[in-house]
Amino acid sequence: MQRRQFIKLASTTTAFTAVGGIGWLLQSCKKDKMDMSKSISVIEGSFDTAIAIPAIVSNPSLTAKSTTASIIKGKTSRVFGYQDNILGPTIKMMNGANANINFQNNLAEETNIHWHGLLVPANMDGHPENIVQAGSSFNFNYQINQRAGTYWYHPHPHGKTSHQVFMGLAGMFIVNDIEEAGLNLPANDYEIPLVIQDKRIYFDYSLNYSPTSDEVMTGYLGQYICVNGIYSPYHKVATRWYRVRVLNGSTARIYNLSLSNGASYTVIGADGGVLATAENVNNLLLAPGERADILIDFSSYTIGTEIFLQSNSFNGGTAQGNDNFKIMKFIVDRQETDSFIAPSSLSAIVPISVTQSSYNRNFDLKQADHGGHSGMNMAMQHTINGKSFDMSRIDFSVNAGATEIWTFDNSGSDEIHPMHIHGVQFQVLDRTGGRNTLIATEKGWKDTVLVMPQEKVRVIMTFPQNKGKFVLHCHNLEHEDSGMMLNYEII
Ligand SMILES: [Cu+2]
Repeated sequence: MQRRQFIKLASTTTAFTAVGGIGWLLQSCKKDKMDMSKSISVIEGSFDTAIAIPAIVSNPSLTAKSTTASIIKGKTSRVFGYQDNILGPTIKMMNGANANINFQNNLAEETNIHWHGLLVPANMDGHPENIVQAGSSFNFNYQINQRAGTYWYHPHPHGKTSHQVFMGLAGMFIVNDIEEAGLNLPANDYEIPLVIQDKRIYFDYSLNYSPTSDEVMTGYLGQYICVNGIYSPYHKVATRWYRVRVLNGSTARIYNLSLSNGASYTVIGADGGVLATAENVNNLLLAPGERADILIDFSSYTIGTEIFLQSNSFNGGTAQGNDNFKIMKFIVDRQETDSFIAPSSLSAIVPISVTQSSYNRNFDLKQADHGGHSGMNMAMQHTINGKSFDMSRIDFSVNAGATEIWTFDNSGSDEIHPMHIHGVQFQVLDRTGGRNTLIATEKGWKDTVLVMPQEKVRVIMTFPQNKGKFVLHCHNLEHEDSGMMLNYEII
């Protein structure tokens, strides 16, 4: 943390004025490993660190390990990574290719890898039952069999997912195909992956994952907004179009993405690839686990223009959404011309008809009673249909090839639940209550959908032939780890 930010923070604490002096506070904080702040307001930095772009690889060997990274400029933090740094490389492969990824677990605890959004066999999906013990390895081997899109990978051991993702285990997994290549979207230096995550960090720069029971309910938020593992970064861009793939890899924080100058940008894709038609927006909610594929046009700006990607306030119930904050800075630093014209028509997406559905299921997302008024010391439990996750219990089965409609019912709840289904990509039919509408990213293929307080969201999907056990769960990772997950089996 830089001195200027520290002073800004310290001046808000009574300790600073009562006892007097930064030196004292620094010392005492080092000793106690005191948290930076009791409130979780975002601390904006000075956007003076160049963004890191993860290496692009196909079929890497991945090793989960404890390592170090410079999240805050000039400082070192102990983190987890799939490389000698926080996060992992960007895996990029063609549809139809064979993924053959050796995974070594060099952590001191169990982990595994879930390929979020990929349609892989059940025994390759990183089900919490399929664990790679500390010191062990596993070969992930599956054929990529789906359309181009921005997918990602992260651990999925039950009760440990949130901590491990927070510590830095995550990476993007981009699938390409011929159809998408035909769109000639901005590529190479003009295609930027952004993994947005919030971190809570102690005064000694160690990461602080220690949710209270209240934070297990509301979600654990950090004050330091990081992009690709770097706090408060900038990126230099040319006067042309850019494709930006955004992944919300946070455990609980939602971002309402907008540009600081109020300019619109173009949403071209969601979790499961490009949309049917591009949509211009001024802001876009992105919940944990979700991805947005967007185009930004920098062509009309003069050299030296600075534009921030920021998060605007939004109605997030009691849990979050009150603050506006900057995420990263784009600096327009050079003149370039391109002939790119954003296509309005992107892909043929055939809506699945509700008449194809052979079964409707309802998922009640109300939280379990957690001990009434003296609940602070009670174990917090999140449930789906009143049930907490049981590794060995199959909660229901679906037929391979069958089409079903699932309703996520969050009416009567004040919590936020981004719901994720493994093993399938779905379409969002409708949302009733709350926002009462679908946003741009919800008009394409999805694997994660945000269900705000008071909302009911219906999704429709046809299950693939990958038979076996998969999970569905809340991608607020604190909720997931506290039981908000069910098993389903494709038979
Ligand atoms: Cu949840």
